[in-house]
Amino acid sequence: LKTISNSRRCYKQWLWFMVLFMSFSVIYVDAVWPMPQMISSSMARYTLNPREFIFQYSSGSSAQPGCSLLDSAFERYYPPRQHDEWFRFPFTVVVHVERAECEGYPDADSSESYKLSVCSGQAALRAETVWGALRGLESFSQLVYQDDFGEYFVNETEIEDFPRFQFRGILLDTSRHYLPLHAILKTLDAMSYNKFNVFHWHIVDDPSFPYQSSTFPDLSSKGAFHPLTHVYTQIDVKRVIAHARLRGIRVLAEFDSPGHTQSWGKGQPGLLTPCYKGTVPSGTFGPVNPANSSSYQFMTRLFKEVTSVFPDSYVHLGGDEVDFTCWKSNPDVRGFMLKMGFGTDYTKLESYYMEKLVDKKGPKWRLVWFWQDVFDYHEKIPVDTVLHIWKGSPGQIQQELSSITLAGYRVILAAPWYINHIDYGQDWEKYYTIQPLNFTGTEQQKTLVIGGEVCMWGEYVDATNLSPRLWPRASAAGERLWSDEKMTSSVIDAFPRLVDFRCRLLRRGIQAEPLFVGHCRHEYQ
Ligand code: CP6
Repeated sequence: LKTISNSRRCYKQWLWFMVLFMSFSVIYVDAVWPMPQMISSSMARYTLNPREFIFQYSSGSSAQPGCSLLDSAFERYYPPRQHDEWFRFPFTVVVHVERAECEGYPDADSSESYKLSVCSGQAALRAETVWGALRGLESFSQLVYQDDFGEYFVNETEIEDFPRFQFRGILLDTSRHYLPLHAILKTLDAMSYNKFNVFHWHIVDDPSFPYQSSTFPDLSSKGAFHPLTHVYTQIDVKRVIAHARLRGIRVLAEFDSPGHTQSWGKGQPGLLTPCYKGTVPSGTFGPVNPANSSSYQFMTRLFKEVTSVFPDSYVHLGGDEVDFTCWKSNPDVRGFMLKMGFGTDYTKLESYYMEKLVDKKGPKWRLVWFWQDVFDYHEKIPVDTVLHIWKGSPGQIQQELSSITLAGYRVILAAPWYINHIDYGQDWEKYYTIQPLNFTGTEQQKTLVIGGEVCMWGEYVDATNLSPRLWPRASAAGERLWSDEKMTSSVIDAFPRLVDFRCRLLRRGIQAEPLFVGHCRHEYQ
């Protein structure tokens, strides 16, 4: 025992020397990704002993122990305790929240700002809301680093932070390939590390209908790839929503129609338009049949369920890429066009369908999102609608931003961040250098660009390649959407920070692909 304590003391002295030496040789300033709006740190650094580390609510905080949301965040952010500690360095993170909404859901107007001040033995985290506190805890966790002896440190740091854009989303497509629940939950974890706050769940589409509806169980029993193993049950959906909530992430459900609905037809006969070859039905089906009132009755019932299952105040109604060929071939649809006085303009028919869908608002109907196609067809869409820009060359995107915001609608920019497309080389730079507000328009128009979204369409993506294709490339968009544009204008400055952040993602169990030649200090893979 004596030998051990002696060797400990020697080790201790030697270590002190190393600590002193290293504190002058290593500067960890740019540790946080995405870059906070204001950060300054000094070379003064404090040791964190995981056994002596605690999170605490400040006495004046409106959130107190029992606030399940922050209590569980504290659990996640405790440093790992497996290390054998030699010293005792107490460290406390004191959290102060102005307005506790511990049981609520994050929404479009939730504040995510926070202030973090790290000094000797203590860090003070202040936020208006629990959502801001979550963002601050994430930043704090990224300030903590380990030296070669496994010791944890944090430097004296001041941060004042808030997001540049209120909506920072990731779209996952669970129809082209079924994504098992663990892949979705893991993505939500990684999203919170990157401060993304919306999970856009493109849950159903042409190839499969994995959402298990309680009102229309046949939709998934007939329309999913497999009725039992490739479905999201009501319990699965609740787990996703709960997991997201605990990380300050909204779940925006999309049930895309009238196009992209082939799989719906299997469990709901009569919903889709029968296509004709000459005067006889060809046996194939097109978009939802807009000429049948039963289509609207079905949609009303489905969305009644959807808006009660998903707590967010928005649902996404899709409305993209409607192919008119089948509608044109069908005599009933043509008759309906005549009756309605639409002539041969099928965009009028699509408008009619979309308006009926929005019109059918039951008591629980809330705000809606569409893909940009719906605006392009000049429909009478409510002004509180949000439009998603998904297509066009850079010039066309700027044009679309100008015209949609001029008409007074809010927009989300998705087009530049089609992350399912891959290039050889460092394509993260392309995602990093997007300037969402670079279009002709007034200041007022620019405020209508409420954010952006990284889309991971699923034709070539399933659970085997989802994570490395998303991370760290989506992180580039994450910083663009959170951070100040001027502070993050250089890809040269961003590169080493993103390399470090990618190693952090690996340490946290996220299979993030490498940016270029190199290695991580801790090769956990
Ligand atoms: N699925 C749905 C898709 C796409 C859209 N909607 C899509 C189209 C073109 C590209 C990427 C995705 N796969 N339902 C358009 C919003 Cl390049």
